[in-house]
Amino acid sequence: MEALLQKTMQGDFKSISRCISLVENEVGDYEILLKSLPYNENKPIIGITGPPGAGKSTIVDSLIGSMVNSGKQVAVLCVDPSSPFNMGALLGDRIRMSDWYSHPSVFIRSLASRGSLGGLNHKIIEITDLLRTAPFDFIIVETVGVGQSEVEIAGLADVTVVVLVPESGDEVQAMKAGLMEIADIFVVNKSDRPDADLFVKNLRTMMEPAYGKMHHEIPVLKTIASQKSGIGELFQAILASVEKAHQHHRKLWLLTEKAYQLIQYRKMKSINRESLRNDIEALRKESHFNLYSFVEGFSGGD
Ligand SMILES: Nc1nc2c(ncn2[C@@H]2O[C@H](COP(=O)(O)OP(=O)(O)OP(=O)(O)O)[C@@H](O)[C@H]2O)c(=O)[nH]1
Ligand SMILES: [Mg+2]
Repeated sequence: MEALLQKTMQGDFKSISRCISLVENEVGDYEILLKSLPYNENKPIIGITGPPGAGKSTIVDSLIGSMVNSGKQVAVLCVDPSSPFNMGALLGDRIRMSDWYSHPSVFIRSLASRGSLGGLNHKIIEITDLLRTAPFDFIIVETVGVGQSEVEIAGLADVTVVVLVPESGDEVQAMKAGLMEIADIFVVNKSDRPDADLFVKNLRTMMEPAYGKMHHEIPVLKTIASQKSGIGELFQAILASVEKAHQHHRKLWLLTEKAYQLIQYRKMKSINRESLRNDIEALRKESHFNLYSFVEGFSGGD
């Protein structure tokens, strides 16, 4: 285990993959592995989220280009809500990021989010912490923003990029405040489409009233990812945002969020519906059943 961690820290992709698999499947001494990770909070995690098909993977693909061209090493995690646990990489992501799959400076891995609490794979906290020990300069996490997972990514990433398209008006209306809370940067992708400028204008107008309270503005950037247009500006905005995220209170908030999620997972791990059902079934037969006494007396979890 120690040798494996050593090689992971040196950036050996095979060892990194093995570590991730151990953690993902809760195999062997994975908890010992996690507990021996060196504390390292200065490796930025960049969350890329947004509605399905907004162009997140295309953006990530170009962004990797900007990073690699400036001599950086990058790790990318794609969280796919639909693929079964452990199926490995998504075919779509594989095709779109195919240029990078064999590049020595780029590590790409897909994870399924099925089975997690709320959407985003809880393991992603552990896996990004593993990746932080390897010599990557940036860790990018792509998640499909469907409700809850957008909020969860904000608790994981140092910088959260919310990708929208000119047709995202309804989505923006629906979660206005929520979006502003999590986004460090807005990207309006597919700006080659009509009404992109109008959408950008509306987005800015909508956020204006909140700026006074927030003491800063959220950048809104236009991209055409399929033509690699606007990606350089996005990279610069991410770098600026990373700088800001190094402020102490953000780090403390992130650590608290992560601790909360991991504790929640641990507490719930030993509780499953099947055994609850069996317990309730038995109790219901025996005596006067009270749901609240049952819940209070329930000693599962720890
Ligand atoms: N017109 C146009 N199409 C784009 C642009 N960026 C991406 N696309 C296309 O949009 C489609 C979806 O792109 P993806 O990058 O897979 O989007 P995604 O957000 O990662 O999708 P999911 O991961 O499935 O949610 C692809 O066919 C892209 O080629 C753009 O700027 N303009
Ligand atoms: Mg994608």
